Amino acid sequence: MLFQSILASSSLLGLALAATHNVMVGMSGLTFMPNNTAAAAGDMVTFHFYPAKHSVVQATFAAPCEPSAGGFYSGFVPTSSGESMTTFTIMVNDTKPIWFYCSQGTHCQSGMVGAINAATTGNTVEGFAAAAAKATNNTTPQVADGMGGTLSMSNMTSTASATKSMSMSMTGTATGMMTSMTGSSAASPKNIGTGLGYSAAFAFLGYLFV
Ligand SMILES: [Cu+2]
Repeated sequence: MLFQSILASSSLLGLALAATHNVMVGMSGLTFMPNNTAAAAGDMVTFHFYPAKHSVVQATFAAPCEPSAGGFYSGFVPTSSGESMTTFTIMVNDTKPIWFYCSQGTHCQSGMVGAINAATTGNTVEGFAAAAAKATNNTTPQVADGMGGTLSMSNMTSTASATKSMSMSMTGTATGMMTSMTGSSAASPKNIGTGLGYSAAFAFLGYLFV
């Protein structure tokens, strides 16, 4: 219980400092909007789903409509009109490009692909879309819905899903914090000290609230 409280407090800190970017899935035809998002390590990206039924699957640049090993997957999120209350959020662990697509029908080949931190030259999101258009298959991964991220149902209370999403986001945050600390250590030793100080302070708060 004590350990969980410390983790929960630390993860609140992570969320408070990180920016959240929104990506609209199928809001305007078979697209992700924006189709490329600039995000910092530790930032969150939340996908919002529109009709009729789409998914977000992580891919590699080399294989646009195929799931990447260990990549994230939202599951299919159906909605008959307007935005679904279900969102899917992933944490960005570093600034390497992240590629994704929709695995519904031939949406991937039709241009329903996107990226986080894609370059503006070389491996661009346009290049990714061009490669996707030529893909023979569009593959839905055989993994659990919400893999590699957090599915949330806004305005809904569900003990089961709340517990599930808490454990998932703690795992994600822990990895992200490790990554961002490693990143800061090279650039600025001062930041790492501050970061550790905050973590320690919040861990202590976690202790107080047990
Ligand atoms: Cu789609």
